[in-house]
Amino acid sequence: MALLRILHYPDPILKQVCAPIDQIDDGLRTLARDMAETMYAAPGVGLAAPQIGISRRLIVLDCSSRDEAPELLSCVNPEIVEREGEAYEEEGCLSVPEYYARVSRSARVKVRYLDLEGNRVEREADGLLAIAFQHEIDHLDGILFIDHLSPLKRGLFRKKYQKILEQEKERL
Ligand code: K1U
Ligand code: ZN
Repeated sequence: MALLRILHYPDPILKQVCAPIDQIDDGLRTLARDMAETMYAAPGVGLAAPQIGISRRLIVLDCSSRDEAPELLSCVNPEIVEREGEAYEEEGCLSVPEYYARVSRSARVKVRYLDLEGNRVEREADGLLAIAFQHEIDHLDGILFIDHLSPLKRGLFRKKYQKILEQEKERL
């Protein structure tokens, strides 16, 4: 198992549209396991392959609460096939450290993907899992949660993030 380095905005890999995965093999299963370990260590509730520098359509998520058993989902080529309702909740991103903002999303989604055995899965989600699916699938299309901000909030973000990056450089 390995902890992987998480890329930070404005790394150009985060803006790429990821390629579909055409082969599910042991290499992919190892990558998904390493991504899950990296997500749990961060800690986060999701992670997409481009965040660790791999431009392929793979995400992992676990939105179970502390008092529930862990429920790790590893999703190959995930797509949202139905959406319903509206949600406006605060989000963060492991690739945009120390910045949080409310983002407009669908409240419920139906997602189709392949699991790590190549089985076709269709799953409905609401609450945090619905938001996490949208956040992670956006990553596969080169979209970050800050891309959903209004022009005014985007301007405020740029100023604040500049300072965050400068502080990060000083720490290195
Ligand atoms: O993709 C990422 O950057 C991970 C991100 C995903 C996310 C999904 C939905 C809402 C917000 C963020 C995170 O996991 S940020 C960390 C986080 O939200 C969290 C961390 C520990 C416990 C609970 C939440
Ligand atoms: Zn993110």
